[in-house]
Amino acid sequence: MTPRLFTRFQNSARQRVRIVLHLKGIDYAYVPVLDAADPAYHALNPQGLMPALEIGGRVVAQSSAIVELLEDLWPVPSVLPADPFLRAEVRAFAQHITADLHPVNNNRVRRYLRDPLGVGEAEILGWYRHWVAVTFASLEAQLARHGRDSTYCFGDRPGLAEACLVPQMDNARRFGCDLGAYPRLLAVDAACRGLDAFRRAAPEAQPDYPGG
Ligand SMILES: N[C@@H](CCC(=O)N[C@@H](CS)C(=O)NCC(=O)O)C(=O)O
Repeated sequence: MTPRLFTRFQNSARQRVRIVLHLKGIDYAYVPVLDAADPAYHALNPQGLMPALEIGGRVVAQSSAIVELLEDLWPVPSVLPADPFLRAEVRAFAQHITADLHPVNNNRVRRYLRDPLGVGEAEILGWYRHWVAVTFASLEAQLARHGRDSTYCFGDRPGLAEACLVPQMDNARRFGCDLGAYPRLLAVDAACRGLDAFRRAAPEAQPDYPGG
């Protein structure tokens, strides 16, 4: 059964699921959702956020839950290491981004800061960059503490950690964040960008990318 991914070209939660699909070599149908407020989409996913994945008529929302489902249904190749402590470390790295950073910086939060709270554009940008800096400093330290000089975050194969990191690096660049203090994150990001799975998951490779 071919999974159907309800998505749009940009935004990190969607991109991280596409990366995992490509890392696992899973064939999927790309269903662009032009308007997340569309009642037809809400009927599928009442939260109205993307992505959502449908397999055999069953719909799952939330990128982390989708990744877990893909891992259960297509365990090989895994996007997690075999060692339980290392798996936990990878999940902790990913959750810095998915559970702590993304929820405070995403579009709907910035929109609410703007209206009704009346926060100005410069302050909102400062807010965004602040939470990126706090998170990236901690992720950089986590990689330094891990200590091994591996190509990717926790070893010689990319997986969940990189699927969360690379889209976040894209966002940070779009928002003009200074990334100079994070050499390890930059090196992992550069290594991933050379890989087919990451290239195929990138916003500019999607069928709904403007001018694509
Ligand atoms: N925690 C959710 C966050 C999903 C989310 O915030 N999606 C945003 C884009 S990254 C969205 O669909 N916003 C509505 C829109 O763009 O119209 C997940 O990981 O899936």
